[in-house]
Amino acid sequence: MVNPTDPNFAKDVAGVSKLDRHAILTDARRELALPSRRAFGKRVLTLGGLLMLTGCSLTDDKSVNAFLLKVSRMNDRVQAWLFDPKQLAPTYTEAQLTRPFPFNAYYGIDDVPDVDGSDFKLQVGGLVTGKRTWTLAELYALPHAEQITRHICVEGWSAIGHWGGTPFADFLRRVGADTSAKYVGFKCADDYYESIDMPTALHPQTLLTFQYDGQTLPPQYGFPMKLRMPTKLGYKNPKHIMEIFVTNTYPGGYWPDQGYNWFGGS
Ligand SMILES: Nc1nc2c(c(=O)[nH]1)N[C@H]1C(S)=C(S)[C@@H](COP(=O)(O)O)O[C@H]1N2
Ligand SMILES: [Mo]
Repeated sequence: MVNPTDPNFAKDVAGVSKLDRHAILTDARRELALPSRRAFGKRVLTLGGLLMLTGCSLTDDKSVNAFLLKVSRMNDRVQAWLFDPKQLAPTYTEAQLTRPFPFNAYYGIDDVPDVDGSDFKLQVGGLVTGKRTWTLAELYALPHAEQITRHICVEGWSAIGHWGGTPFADFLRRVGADTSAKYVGFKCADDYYESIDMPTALHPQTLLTFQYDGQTLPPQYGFPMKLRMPTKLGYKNPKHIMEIFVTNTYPGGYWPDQGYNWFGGS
């Protein structure tokens, strides 16, 4: 625990003045930018306060990065704590759909993975009693639900889309998932991977989707399946899922491992 009366704390704050206080605080603020309906961020945003909370010293670039990572992990914990598993994201009507719905990935549309549905098998493993593979025909036969919700991308756009698929909580129970485990992880047909907290995995609007706007999910939107979570930012919603696993070991994610906040609530 850092104590502001401790001589080391004075040293930390002095160390910061050699670095760019303003830039560090801007980055820390970005890390703490919690979903707007939550006021938490406004209270604790002094650099000294954040240093106290994280117990960090800022003396060089490496320590600044470690500090920002701690702020981001703190943000994950606050978001997980604030997450209400029963609170529903807004839904919209057919007339409000964004047409055409945008495509986005870490590559251009010409490089969308070409997954062959005929011999496709979804792998389900980790902390589940029913480790096995699933064909698309088996997945399509699961209970069906639809949603029209807003997808929000951190790159500064949002769009209303219409997805169809199976409630993910039911699927997890069907495969005998240990729902007291911390994470559900996903591996995709491209180099993408993601993981989510169990309460979000069990949220009633979290769907394993196989359809977009009443049609088989087209390649650009994630054929053969996309996990759709209207409570999370776009990058948390993996497309082209090939493998799903339940684990207590933090699996990270493609963007979170490059500095995006892991919880990624919207
Ligand atoms: N496999 C995979 N899933 C992914 C991505 C990706 O590059 N690969 N990009 C993410 C991001 S940042 C966004 S905004 C959405 C875009 O989904 P869309 O193409 O259906 O709009 O997919 C997410 N899931
Ligand atoms: Mo995104």
